[in-house]
Amino acid sequence: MVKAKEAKKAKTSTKTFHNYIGGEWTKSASGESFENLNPADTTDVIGRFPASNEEDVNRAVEAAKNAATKWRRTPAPKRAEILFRLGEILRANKDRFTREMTREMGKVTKEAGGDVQEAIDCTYYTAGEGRRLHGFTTPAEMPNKFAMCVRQPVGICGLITPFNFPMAIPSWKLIPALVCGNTVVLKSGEDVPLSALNLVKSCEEAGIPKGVVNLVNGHGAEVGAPLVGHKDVRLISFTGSTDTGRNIAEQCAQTNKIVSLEMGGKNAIIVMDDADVENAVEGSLWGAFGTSGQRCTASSRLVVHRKVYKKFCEKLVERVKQLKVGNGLEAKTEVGPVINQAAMEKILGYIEIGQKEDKAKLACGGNRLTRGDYAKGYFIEPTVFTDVAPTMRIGQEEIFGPVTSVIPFSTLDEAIDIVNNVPYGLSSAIYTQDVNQAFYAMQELYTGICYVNSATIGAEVHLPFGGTKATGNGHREAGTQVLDIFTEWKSLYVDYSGKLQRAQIDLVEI
Ligand code: UN1
Repeated sequence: MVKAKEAKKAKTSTKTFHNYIGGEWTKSASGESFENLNPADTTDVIGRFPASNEEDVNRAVEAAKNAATKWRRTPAPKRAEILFRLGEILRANKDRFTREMTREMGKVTKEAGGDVQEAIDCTYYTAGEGRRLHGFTTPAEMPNKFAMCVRQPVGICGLITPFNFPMAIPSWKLIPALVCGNTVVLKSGEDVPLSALNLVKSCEEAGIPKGVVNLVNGHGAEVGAPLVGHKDVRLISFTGSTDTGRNIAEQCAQTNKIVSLEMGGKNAIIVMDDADVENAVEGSLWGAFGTSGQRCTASSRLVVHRKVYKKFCEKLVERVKQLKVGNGLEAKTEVGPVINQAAMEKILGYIEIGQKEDKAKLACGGNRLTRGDYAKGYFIEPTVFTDVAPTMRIGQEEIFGPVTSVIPFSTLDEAIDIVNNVPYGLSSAIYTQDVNQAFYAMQELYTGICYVNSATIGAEVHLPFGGTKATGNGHREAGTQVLDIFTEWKSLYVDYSGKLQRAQIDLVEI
């Protein structure tokens, strides 16, 4: 009885959050909402968020449309000034945003702090573009004629982001979209709505005009799909699974939208026989189990030279067994939970597949943790498979969890083939002391990111981020390259000769 009463009290005191549309914090059109739960302790309800639908999306797009002209005409350096203010606000609130992120997403606070920091870095770096946004001039082929090229905003952008980097990934899309003069509708991962809300609320505090940034909470089918299908949305920028991305691209083709996709990975670290094995083990631990392996860039394959294979595996397994799994809010925790029930089942499913697959050996881990407080969350033991053949499913498919596969090899060319022969091409790494091998690998690895003597994770915001093959569709986020997503080129010709000059026809005699 007392228990029921307590539960009721907890329910009524649950905080309610809203959508942000046209500068107003509003309920969903349907009045429906969903709970945001802590994946480390599902009895901890972070809040109720609007379960939005097409009507909310339409309102948000309308608001973005109404704000578009004024924002586009605001000089880029002025747009950027507001973004610098946003950077200050994010910095001032970093500790709170970090704790709230860990609570809703599960990653340990050090990493959540890194996520918020990445948003801060992205904001400062990209805001600097307000005084660049470089175009170019080039000579015209006629006398007394001027040729130049400028960037123009694309219009209304729909941004769809995943759970694993709850603030960094929205910022990678939002900040460049804004500095380039676009207005946006953001739909963040439904498991992590608070971090996106913190970012958007900070935009409001920074003074970004009403309607320029809109936030619609909810699920893919109810919010993502109408956003992708909306005729007034010019661009969709999506980070998530390859299957969803492919589907979005097909939908976008119907309305000729620009579409930028950042999807799966099956990243690998090569460990050569001359590598500093201790360092390679530390890198592998961080790359494979950081964020509980829930990174597109996770080191889910460790491709190890036979000469150091035994030593590497022993050291790795010894270290993995020591990793402290737990609630990310506790200082001693090294590996947090995975995001939700479905993710946990998928990961455990892959562990089962790995155990059934020929030859692969489960060297450590392999189970859900259920003792004591673990039972309240989605905890999986850090898991290592050794003797994995490159063609096995666990060696080919994205698992997105704390599971890595060790694959032996004999020559560098063989290792490079193993790394390249997967559907994805996001990140790769090589540990070696030999500069020739390092450069050869940098040349041959067909991935968008490649590390030498470091794991596959940890991209910095001023370099392009993205991958080849099923990882993307040719675009790059971050760096200055992201500007090519959020602007369209306009070629301008000015003829000041005072007469008709026909290109390609009125050839200048020399
Ligand atoms: C992702 O996993 O989608 O490079 C992004 C990294 C991070 C970003 C990862 N800075 O691992």
